[in-house]
Amino acid sequence: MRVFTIFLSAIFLLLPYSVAQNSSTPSSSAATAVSTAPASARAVPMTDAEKAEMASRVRAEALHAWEGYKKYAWGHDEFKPLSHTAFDWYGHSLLMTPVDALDTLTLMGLKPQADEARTLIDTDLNLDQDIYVKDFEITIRLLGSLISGYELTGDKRLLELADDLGRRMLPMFDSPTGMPYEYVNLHTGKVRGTRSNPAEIGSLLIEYGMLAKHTGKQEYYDKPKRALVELYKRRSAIGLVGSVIDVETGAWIDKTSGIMGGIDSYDEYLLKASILFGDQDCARMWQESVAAINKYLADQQPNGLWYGQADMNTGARTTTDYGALDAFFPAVLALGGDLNRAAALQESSYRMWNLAGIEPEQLNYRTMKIGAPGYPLRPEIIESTYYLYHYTHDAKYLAMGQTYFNSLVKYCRTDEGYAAMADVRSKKKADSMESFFFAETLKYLYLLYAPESTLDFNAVIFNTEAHPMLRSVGQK
Ligand code: DMJ
Repeated sequence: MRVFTIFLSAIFLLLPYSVAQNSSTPSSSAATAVSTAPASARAVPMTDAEKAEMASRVRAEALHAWEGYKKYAWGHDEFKPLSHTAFDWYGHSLLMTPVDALDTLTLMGLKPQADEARTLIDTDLNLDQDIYVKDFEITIRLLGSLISGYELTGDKRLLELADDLGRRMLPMFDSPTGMPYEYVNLHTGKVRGTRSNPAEIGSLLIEYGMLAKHTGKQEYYDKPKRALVELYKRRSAIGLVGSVIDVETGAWIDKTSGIMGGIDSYDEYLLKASILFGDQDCARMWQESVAAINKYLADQQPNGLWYGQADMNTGARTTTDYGALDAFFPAVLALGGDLNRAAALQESSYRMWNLAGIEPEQLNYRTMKIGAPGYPLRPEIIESTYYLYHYTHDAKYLAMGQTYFNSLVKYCRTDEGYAAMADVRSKKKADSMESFFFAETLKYLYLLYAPESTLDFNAVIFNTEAHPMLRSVGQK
């Protein structure tokens, strides 16, 4: 009875979503680049027809990439777009790409593709495998997508799979501190990896918390919440966390603080969990954390606002690096109500993108020298653009989106998919198309131009892999 009630509520709650009006399959023929984007601040407003045209172009590119996956990697985790081969992260497929792509295909109105992905997941996703998987990646990509897929489609099999996955993953929290080990074996429940980081420890509550709400199993909420609190308790006297911590002893191994990869989504989840679940502990932890971040990590330079690295105990600046992953932060600042800093930082991210025509993994913002030149098709800069456009309706963000789209088509598109870049300076490609290209990069780009009714921004919270979670369920 309870399951039935939950199912009915889920169907009712689907109302905030409306799948893209035009559900016909767009042409997958070679994309033409849209007109050259103006500088960010000088954008001309786009008409609804122009926005619809952009949304349709993005959808066509999603279909192009999906067809490549289908042709060469069906049933595997990922498609390698240069060698036209398949890749499985752990030697056995966990269907990373179809699972991660499911809600994007659904929101884009690519119904045949969404249906074939869902059928594959329903019938072939086998979680009973003797493999050690990374908690963080499996949680944000698989668990997050199974839950959002259930909320979008009402397919109960997706919730059953999410519950099965959650149960297999729970032993990860059985450390002396309650902070999760880095890896857990899906078959035996054995754990591995005592060195972890704030992002991997602190970015689990949204997914397991939602699983708790959908299943009524409270431990799914309590264990990741305890992990988050235990991590927060180990912040320094000035309110910063470091980059690497031992989950058994609770001792910091690397005391470098920042908003970069390895820390990023810890801060993001403090804010998002406070909104999604109305969790006041998370709200307090977020307020204190963001104050410390703005005090010690923000760095106003002659060329704009950036966020760099500092020692977690003294607050002394250590390095001045910013990169593709850091570009998530304007979205978080905007969601937290700080539109001024969000907009200023977004201008810096856009400057970074334009330095080589596509963003690098890492840039020294003081010298403007590229430190790590790869681009693995990351979404964060587009995610922030989408949030800022939602809050401001400033057409410059639509123009920024056109720049990203043009660069992606020009430099990353291949005959049968999209490829990462090994080096944004030489534009040499790499043989990889990560599942987050579907889950995040294409989804945020599409939502930037699609009618707002496609997904009611205010009815959801996106997990860090862009899987939307219904706020109405989170607050039950
Ligand atoms: C995604 O898997 C998630 O966004 C995560 O938080 C970090 N980065 C990748 C995409 O860049």
